[in-house]
Amino acid sequence: MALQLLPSTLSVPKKGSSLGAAAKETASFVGVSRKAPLSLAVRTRVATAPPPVSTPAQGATTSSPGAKKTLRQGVVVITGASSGLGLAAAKALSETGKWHVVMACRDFLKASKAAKSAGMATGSYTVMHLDLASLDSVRQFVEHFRRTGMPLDALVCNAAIYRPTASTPTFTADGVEMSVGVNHLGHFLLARLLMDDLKSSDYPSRRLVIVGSITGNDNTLAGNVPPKADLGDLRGLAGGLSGSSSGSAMIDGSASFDGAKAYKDSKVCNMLTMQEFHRRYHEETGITFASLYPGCIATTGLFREHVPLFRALFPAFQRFITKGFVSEAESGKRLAQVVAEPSLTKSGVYWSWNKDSASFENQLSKEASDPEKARKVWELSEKLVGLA
Ligand code: LMG
Ligand code: NDP
Ligand code: PMR
Repeated sequence: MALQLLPSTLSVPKKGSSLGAAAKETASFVGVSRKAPLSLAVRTRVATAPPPVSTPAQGATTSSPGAKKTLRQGVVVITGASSGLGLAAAKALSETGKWHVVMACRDFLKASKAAKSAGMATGSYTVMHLDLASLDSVRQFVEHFRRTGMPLDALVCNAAIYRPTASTPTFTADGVEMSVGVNHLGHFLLARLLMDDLKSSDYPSRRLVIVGSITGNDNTLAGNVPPKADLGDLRGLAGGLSGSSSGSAMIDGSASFDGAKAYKDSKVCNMLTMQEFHRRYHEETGITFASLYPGCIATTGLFREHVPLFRALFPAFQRFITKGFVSEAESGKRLAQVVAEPSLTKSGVYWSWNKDSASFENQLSKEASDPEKARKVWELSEKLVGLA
């Protein structure tokens, strides 16, 4: 399959450049096949840059004599931006004009069509190929992103799969159980590799957001719906989630596979990883690390593999009975806040929203906030993705 990168127009922010100062901007167009060396197939064209965004100036700004200081457009990478929460957040951020969104998606065509039908303005986004079910693809994405010359100001680890009815595991290209492989390990490698890029950004508030969920938190009613998340002593993760005769496909090492539990376990890993990033990097880098529960977006593609009756009833159940329902558009605004809202710079926080859609710092469950478990998940994950 061809790896592709396609700016929706040719105007994207360049690393170290200031859109405020530049009337014209250069952008890269990279189209490479998996086998082609990366040095091939880079073409450069010139296009008119979007106007600078006027915001209170604090770094990453330019000023011309007599003019107000301007903040350059931020660049945010969002994984899984081809549908649901990721698409809605991409749209919300691009609509502000303050953000250029890199949509990191496994299905290039689907993502391009989704952006267009969501009404995202040409020039406000770039679609790039990323398949989190392959660590090679993650590494290639990072190389391709760097080749665009864009800075990285925010990264959102949003993509996920949920296999609620699966009783046998499927595996990533690297032979790891798919739910944890995509939702956690692919993102873990991506975020670790892109830390250097976030560190070198001059944007005033750089952020790494990892989407979590209520269903991984057993301090809530939703988190107590069986099967419950439970990472146990991590023996399955330590064994590589290979599901072979000698190893389990479940993090806790259990012999039988449960797709719903694997998803919830992966969300616990997401929330633990955010906190471990915070402990290891916040003080040194000033980067904000955050997670969130965006609300129950019962209409998204996440439930595509659930039984039809569930898909038919679940939105009404959430809307009228639990009242936890949130529209895709509303959830997108919530995620966009965590990326961009000047007031949400606190690091290490798991954000949630109340009924009036006001954000608050939520409490994670005992397991999802266990620092020792977070450290172990981090160290085992490093081994599995080839960083240790
Ligand atoms: C399991 O599916 C999978 O089998 C398992 O593999 C695993 O994946 C697991 O956690 C994941 O899920 C279970 C799932 C599928 O069933 C449910 O748990 C049902 C949840 C949603 C069903 C909602 C039913 C209620 C519908 C009401 C909607 C009307 C709203 C209008 C009301 C207006 C009022 C003003 O199973 C199914 O899909 C079959 C669903 C059959 C439904 C049977 C009813 C179940 C009882 C639901 C209890 C709800 C309790 C809440 C409290 C209610 C208070 C009134
Ligand atoms: P969707 O299924 O609509 O979106 C998931 C996205 O992830 C899609 O773009 C999908 O791509 C992408 N994706 C799946 N596998 C891969 C892969 N291997 N590589 C790259 N991208 C991949 O679900 P949601 O929008 O609901 O989910 C988004 C996030 O929100 C998830 O992290 C989920 O856990 C979280 N969440 C969702 C809730 C909800 O109620 N829906 C509640 C709480 C949290 P494609 O379009 O190609 O399938
Ligand atoms: Mg849940 C306040 C109650 C509440 C909330 C906010 C959610 C969110 N759910 C709640 C309650 C219940 N759910 C109850 C009482 C039941 C039993 C009938 C129930 C069932 C249920 C199922 C079967 N709920 C589910 C499922 C799923 O398959 C979804 C899931 O676990 O996906 C992993 C799900 C969800 N409920 C939620 C949310 C946000 C989800 C899905 C999204 C996610 O965690 O990513």
